[in-house]
Amino acid sequence: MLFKRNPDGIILPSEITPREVYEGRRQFIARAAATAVAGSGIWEMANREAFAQATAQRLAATRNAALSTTEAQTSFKDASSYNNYYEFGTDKGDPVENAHTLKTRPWTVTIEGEVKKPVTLDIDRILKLAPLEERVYRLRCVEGWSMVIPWVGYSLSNLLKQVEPTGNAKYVEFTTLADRRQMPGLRSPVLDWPYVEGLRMDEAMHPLALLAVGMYGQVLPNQNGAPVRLVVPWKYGFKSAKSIVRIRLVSRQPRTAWNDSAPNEYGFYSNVNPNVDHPRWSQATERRIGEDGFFQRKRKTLMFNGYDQVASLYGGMDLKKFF
Ligand SMILES: Nc1nc2c(c(=O)[nH]1)N[C@H]1C(S)=C(S)[C@@H](COP(=O)(O)O)O[C@H]1N2
Ligand SMILES: [Mo]
Repeated sequence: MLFKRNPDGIILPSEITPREVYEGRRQFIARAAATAVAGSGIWEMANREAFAQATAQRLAATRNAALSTTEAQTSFKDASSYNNYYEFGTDKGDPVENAHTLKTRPWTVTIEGEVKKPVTLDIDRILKLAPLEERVYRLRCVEGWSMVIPWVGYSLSNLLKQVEPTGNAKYVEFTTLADRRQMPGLRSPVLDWPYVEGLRMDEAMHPLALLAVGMYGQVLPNQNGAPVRLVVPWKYGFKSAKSIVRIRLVSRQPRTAWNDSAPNEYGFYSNVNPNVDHPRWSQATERRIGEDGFFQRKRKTLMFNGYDQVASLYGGMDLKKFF
């Protein structure tokens, strides 16, 4: 049983090298054996994550150096065990513990609305739609922490161009899975489910806006938003919707889950901005996950999370008003 594949992890056989092969069989067996002797509680949780990593399927991707930061990467362990994914609970450790119930195959994404060619795409089609790139992005959570993650995916624009947006397409709405049978967090009314996010059309078409299917060279762990999610690195992390099932191009600014829950705290734009504080805390600095400790230095948060190339999207806009 130990060597059984993650049943959700079947990607394109040609593009996959089992970790067992590239890591060396002996190390793989040692890792799996360590998992086997694991007990319960916190050990079980940590080892479920380790086992998931050991059995995850590789995704071949070419590094996009121009769009990647060379900063030290957050460890896979931190990136996959300190998560916000409220459908699986509100504590940072809940998603890694609970998201194994998420069924990521079969999976389709429907793209509709102000488009000439609405379509429902299977996840296998999505994986092949454009060459997979590795992009190392900073992700800044609105709560004041950040990570550096090597994502695998391609620009969202590749997907949107497929459906031929009409002239009325001004915004894009992203709806994510909300299934009570798979997602224990839906029992809590902490948000008005489903989790919905949105971007302006020009933001969605910006090359930096990433449709991610993997991270650290392998398919996305469930808790990171498998099988397909958004990563919008110049905006606070909550804009990067996980486990997307529907994309709708619309003429009006869509409602979003976080804006609905607290409009004075979470604006539609939510660009990372050290000069606009959250009503309950400063956004001037951030804590880089993995650097925690007594002598941890606080990092200065950068405008647009350091992604200055998006500044032209907001020319003439008062970013204090449109926060
Ligand atoms: N569907 C859904 N997507 C979501 C969230 C969520 O609760 N549900 N949390 C968001 C928040 S607040 C952050 S910071 C990022 C975290 O992504 P990560 O866990 O991959 O680092 O996911 C975002 N996407
Ligand atoms: Mo977040």
